[in-house]
Amino acid sequence: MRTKVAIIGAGPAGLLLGQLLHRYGIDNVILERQTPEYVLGRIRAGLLEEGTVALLDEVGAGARAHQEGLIHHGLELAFGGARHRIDMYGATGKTVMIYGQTEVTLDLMNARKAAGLTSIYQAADVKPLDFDTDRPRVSYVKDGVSHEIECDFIAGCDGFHGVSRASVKPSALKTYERIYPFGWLGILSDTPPVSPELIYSNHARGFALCTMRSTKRSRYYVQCPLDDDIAQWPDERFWGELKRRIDQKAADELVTGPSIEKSIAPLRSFVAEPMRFGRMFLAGDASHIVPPTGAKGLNLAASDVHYLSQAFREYYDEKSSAGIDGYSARALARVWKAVRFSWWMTSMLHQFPEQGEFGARIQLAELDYVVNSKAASASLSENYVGLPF
Ligand code: FAS
Ligand code: PHB
Repeated sequence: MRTKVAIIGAGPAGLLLGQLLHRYGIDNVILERQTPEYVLGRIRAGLLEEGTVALLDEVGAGARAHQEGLIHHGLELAFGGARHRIDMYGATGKTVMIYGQTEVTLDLMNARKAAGLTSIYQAADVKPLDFDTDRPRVSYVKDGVSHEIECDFIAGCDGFHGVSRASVKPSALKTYERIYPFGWLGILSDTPPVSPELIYSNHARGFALCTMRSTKRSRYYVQCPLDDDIAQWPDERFWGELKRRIDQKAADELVTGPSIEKSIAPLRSFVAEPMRFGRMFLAGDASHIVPPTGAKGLNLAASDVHYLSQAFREYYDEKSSAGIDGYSARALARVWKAVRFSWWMTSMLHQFPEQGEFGARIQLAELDYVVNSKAASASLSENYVGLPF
């Protein structure tokens, strides 16, 4: 088989790239090691920046998001027993949309199927090969039979544990990492959200986040020790702990119910540079990871593939390599600003074992400054709604 761009990974990055390339008339194939059901079963991000929604619209996959997504103009920071609203729309003229990554992935899968594009699921042993030559290829095994795809370019959209970045010789990569000494225990429940907007709570017992998927389905997170196991968190314990970490009004109004999903995710900041290796380009979690505190992971995957699809369009339409030569620097400029913001939000809101009383007071001073300074609140807002692509 031959194609112009071989995409490894059918998560949001790979699927959105595939649809953008299709829109520009650039033939592409997606190789995914899991089944579609497995990919859709992963409960992850829940918040889209306007730029991400615009890309879904550009590829004709945004209709359901506009019908079902919840538009938010602000968020609340809770500390010292009180909640403080950040008017993001007032500061930036922009909003964010609550619309789960699962739904984004489904919409993109359906768009790809409707376009009759080739997606190979349960592709085993996928290998990007000869990407440091002008004849790259990708090998894989399907139902026990070995196959090879010849291509012009490879897009590594295979997430943090994928094969693309792992195929680059270590001497060609520079990585930056910070691993946080805690995780997020998240649950989904078919209960009405405790508040119409998100509540990020700094509490001596640990961070908590009240978010949602719809007006009938809530998502909550509490900071937990890295070595905790789900078995230690029966629903009753989760709800009790969440109530202790949010303000009294929210605790009194919280509607609890059986969890329909429960998982613990580790938190890390990670960036691998560069994002291009000859004819292979990395995008999304394959290249960078942010703690979910800033709701940036999925949205960074979107801006990466926006830049990458533009670069490929320039290459094929204008016979120019300027875009592909500039992709890594252009994408990393936005990635690092989101890494900084996600690190800052995580540092301000979580309990760190080594922070001590001084560190706790610095956090409260930072929160007090943010909610009482127009400039500081505007800075949080413009980062949260998404810096320009
Ligand atoms: P993904 O990891 O989504 O997709 C990569 C795909 O590549 C997967 O389908 C995988 O099966 C496939 N793949 C891997 N190796 C392969 C191989 N060798 N061959 C073929 N295919 C291969 N972000 C937020 O903004 N907010 C959140 O609350 C949030 N919560 C998260 C919770 C968890 C547990 C995790 C892991 C991430 C979370 N994220 C969150 C970040 C997440 O949303 C990512 O940013 C987003 O999935 C990035 O999309 P992709 O880059 O497509 O990577
Ligand atoms: C979510 O809805 O899952 C979500 C929202 C905002 C975040 C993290 C997770 O910062």
